[in-house]
Amino acid sequence: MADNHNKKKTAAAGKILPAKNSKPTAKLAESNGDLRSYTIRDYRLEKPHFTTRQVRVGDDVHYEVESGDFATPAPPIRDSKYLSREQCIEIYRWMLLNRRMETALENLYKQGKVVGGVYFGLGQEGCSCASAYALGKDDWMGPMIRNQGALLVRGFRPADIMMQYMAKSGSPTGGRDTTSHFGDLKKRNVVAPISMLGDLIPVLTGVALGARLQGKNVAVMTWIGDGGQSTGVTYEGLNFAAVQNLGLVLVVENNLWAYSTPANMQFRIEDLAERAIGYGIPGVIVDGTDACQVYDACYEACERAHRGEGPTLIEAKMMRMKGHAIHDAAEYVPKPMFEYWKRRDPITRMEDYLITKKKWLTTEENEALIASVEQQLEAERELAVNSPMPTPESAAGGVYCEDGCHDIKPKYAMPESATIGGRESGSGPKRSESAVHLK
Ligand SMILES: Cc1ncc(C[n+]2csc(CCOP(=O)(O)OP(=O)(O)O)c2C)c(N)n1
Ligand SMILES: [Mg+2]
Repeated sequence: MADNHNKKKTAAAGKILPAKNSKPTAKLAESNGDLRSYTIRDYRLEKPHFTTRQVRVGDDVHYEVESGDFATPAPPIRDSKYLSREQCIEIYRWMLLNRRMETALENLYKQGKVVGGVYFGLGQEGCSCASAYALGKDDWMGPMIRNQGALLVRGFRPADIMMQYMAKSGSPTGGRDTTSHFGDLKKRNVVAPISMLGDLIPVLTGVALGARLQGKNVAVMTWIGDGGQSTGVTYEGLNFAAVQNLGLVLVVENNLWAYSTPANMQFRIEDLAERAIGYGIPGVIVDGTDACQVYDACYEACERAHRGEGPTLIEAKMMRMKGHAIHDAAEYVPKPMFEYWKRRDPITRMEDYLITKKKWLTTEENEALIASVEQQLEAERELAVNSPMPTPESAAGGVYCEDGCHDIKPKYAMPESATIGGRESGSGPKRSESAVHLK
């Protein structure tokens, strides 16, 4: 069926289309003027390729995977163009805190203390922490369920996240919602996750537009999965950011699975970063298990956003090392994939980089750092577990609109002029037809 589909497309468009599993047309740099070439920056030091096939035997459906070589050792971490020794160690500490906090959450769940499920970013800590680390103070982010590391980097305490999962009164939502459904519009510039995949993209783009109307170009970062990027709203939000030159930094976390759907049953192209070509914006590929690569790509995208030059699409390739959430044992994932990516553990690789390659940490300093993370987590876990549940009387608080609860104050300045597409379009109310249409 897939082959027929391909044939039909080739005939209809009358253009050269890539054969199955070949590199997309966009990569063919030809002198022939009929063919175009585009540039996609690829930071990776290795380019793994997996093909996952669905196999049906009677009623049983399972997946088999093919790859060049599952035994290939992990490449080294790529030196960052921007990060200092201290910053690399700081990111490494955030990654450790992210991982160990999720282990603590798993234990709290098993003790029956969590209300609802638990989501994990195992194997994705490098991406989550290093990307958020690239944001400036005035920038914004809208995390998804696997970005608990980004929440830590942005200033939430592990205790906040643990209390949220346990629906405690001291949690960011005061026990009104659980998991990662919280943000902080006042201090930390964090928009709460939206469950409908892709919807954060136009919302964050709107934040950038709002800041621009107040005279400031900010970077607004959000993340979307290999599954979620297929939604229509992803296209709409990113396209709007592109035509308006708004500073969206979209990190596509390609972790090879969307629930139990393998990536190559979700899209046909090899690299999702190539979707950037269709929006007319830069597309970048990074190894999502290499925090230095992730940081460099995100830092450059944020700088571009601050200059008012528009969005960047960054594809971070990695692997979801657990099931979708705690209820999912991920039995459908072929074991060799786990073994391959286990050797690409972002924390082990960073640890090795800091101790062996750069000699920026001694073994003793590393042990002390791990001990300090454990100590911090234990104190925060105690605090979270012993904090009270909300009182029954407080249940209706914040549910109904109270006086002033919808007042939105400009964050950067009073909007003086409408700026369209990164260009000043004069001050005062807009009367031209195009300005009316914008409203
Ligand atoms: C529009 C929409 N469709 C379906 C869902 C249900 N859903 C929640 S998570 C998920 C899988 C997401 O996979 P992916 O985007 O690859 O992210 P990952 O979980 O791998 O990080 C689905 C289908 C949803 N929340 N929103
Ligand atoms: Mg996924």
